[in-house]
Amino acid sequence: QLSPETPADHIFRSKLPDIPISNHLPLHTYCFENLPSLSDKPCLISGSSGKIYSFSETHLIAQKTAAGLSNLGIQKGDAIMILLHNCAEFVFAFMGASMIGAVSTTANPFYTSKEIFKQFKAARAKLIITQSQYVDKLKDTNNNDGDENFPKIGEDFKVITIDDPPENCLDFSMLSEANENEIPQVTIHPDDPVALPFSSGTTGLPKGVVLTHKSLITSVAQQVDGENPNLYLTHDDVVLCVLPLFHIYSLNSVLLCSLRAGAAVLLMQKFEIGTLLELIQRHKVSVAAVVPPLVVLLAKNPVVAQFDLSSIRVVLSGAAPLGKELEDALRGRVPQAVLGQGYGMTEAGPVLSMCLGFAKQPFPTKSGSCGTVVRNAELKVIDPETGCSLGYNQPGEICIRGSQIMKGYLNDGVATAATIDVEGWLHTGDIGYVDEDDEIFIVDRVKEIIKFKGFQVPPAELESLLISHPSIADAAVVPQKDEVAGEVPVAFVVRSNGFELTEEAVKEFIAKQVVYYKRLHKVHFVHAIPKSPSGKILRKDLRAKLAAAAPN
Ligand code: 4UU
Repeated sequence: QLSPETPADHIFRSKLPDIPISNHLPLHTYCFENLPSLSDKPCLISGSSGKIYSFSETHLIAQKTAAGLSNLGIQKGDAIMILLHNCAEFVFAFMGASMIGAVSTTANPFYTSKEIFKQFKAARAKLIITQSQYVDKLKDTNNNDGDENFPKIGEDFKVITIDDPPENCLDFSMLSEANENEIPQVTIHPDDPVALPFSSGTTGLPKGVVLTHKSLITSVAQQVDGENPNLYLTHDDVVLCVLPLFHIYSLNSVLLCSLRAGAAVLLMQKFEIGTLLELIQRHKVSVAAVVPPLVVLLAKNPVVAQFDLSSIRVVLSGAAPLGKELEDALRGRVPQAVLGQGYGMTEAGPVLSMCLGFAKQPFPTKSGSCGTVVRNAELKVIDPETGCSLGYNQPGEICIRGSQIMKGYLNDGVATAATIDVEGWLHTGDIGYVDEDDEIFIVDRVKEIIKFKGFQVPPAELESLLISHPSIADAAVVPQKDEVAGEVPVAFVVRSNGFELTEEAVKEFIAKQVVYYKRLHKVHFVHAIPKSPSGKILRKDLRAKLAAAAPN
């Protein structure tokens, strides 16, 4: 509690001055604000077909999609689920939903039926936009505990496919060819939600993260607005969009930032190294947003040398730690480019910090740093034990405050209060420090989350699945360091008395129920899970045990 003796917090700020931010606007209005000067410029480039949508075409189809969603009964405040890989329809659906005040919840098309429906139900979505090949998963009641009240396509919710629609599904042209003059008049408030990504945050199961028009505009503006933007994008840039748009990193820092800044977005449906390099060369990609495993490929794969990557002027890495050695190795491949990191967290809107080497008037930066806190925001580092704020070069938990952070978790006041304190500080669960040049270095994580190639693997989700197995009495899941993925999930399992259970059986039991990157890489059978007196799993002890025993 604040008392007169409480010393003032040590607050870190950007080296760039604060700027006015138009966060009173709806997100789509803000993103397309410069449309008159951009109209015929390429906006979306489809990597697979080569089709190009100009800014005015993109805007018009988004408007039609807005009208089409409204014709299907979607109203202000309703949620739609976008279950797509990167494609132009993703953009039309997201922006179209924004235009009628609806909310998009984005999910990985590789999710299992169970994972999809958990999110679908929690978000109370009314409609799913996907590809025909994923529709079977939307009918799969068996994998959802045979629930008889299971929602049915066409009766309880609508399914729209971007390719030939299977039975009971609708064609995307129902949306994209609607009459744009039929968009209903809605008043959108800055605090209305527009995006609902799911994240497990610092603890527990995945939760809906309510991002409002105001939060996303603030975040985009912090990156690309102002006379000296932190992430300088121009009308001539071609920005690589290979990271999935269903994750907030790509949605915000690639798509929304490019729309706002008038840069073209090169959409890649799926990752394949040869295709990626070929597309970079063909479309002269100038800005590449990547994750560390992609940096490994670009730095080390011999095939890279056969392609011309000289168009790349910026490489932004984020979502997981990027080691100094790796960054230096990549520098050899793209010597002309500025390399740097962004540090984000879904709940933080998502960007907390960004490399100042990407600014229009850049600052010198150090490799290994995650950048400097974005402008129009405050960052502090606190002692995890005492909560007191720390000065330069002292590691502690990173906290962030500003209009960009989430409004809260959907229908979960308890989890929200555990993450955003009464003074408005969002606690990240990341341990890091700020050096004397205001650069942020992340050194550890105190939260449970495991990151496989930047994807979230929530231990609590795997633990609850494990405990549902009749032969398992108790379980804990922790990260193990991995050369390729960064981290992989590993389980400690206590068998129920008298039951036989093999490692393979446990792995398979989980693999059937989760997306590939949540699969267990190892199962250790133990007699008990170490817990604190209050019953919390002592994850640190388990991680230490792994580190001590690691043969590799
Ligand atoms: C070490 O990963 C993200 C968002 C990343 C992002 C977004 C916009 C990066 C750059 C950008 O421009 O979100 P989540 O919610 O999936 O995962 C959040 C967690 C963080 O709390 C931290 O533990 O992912 C980790 N993380 C990083 N760790 C994110 N970025 C970094 C980083 N270095 N650069």
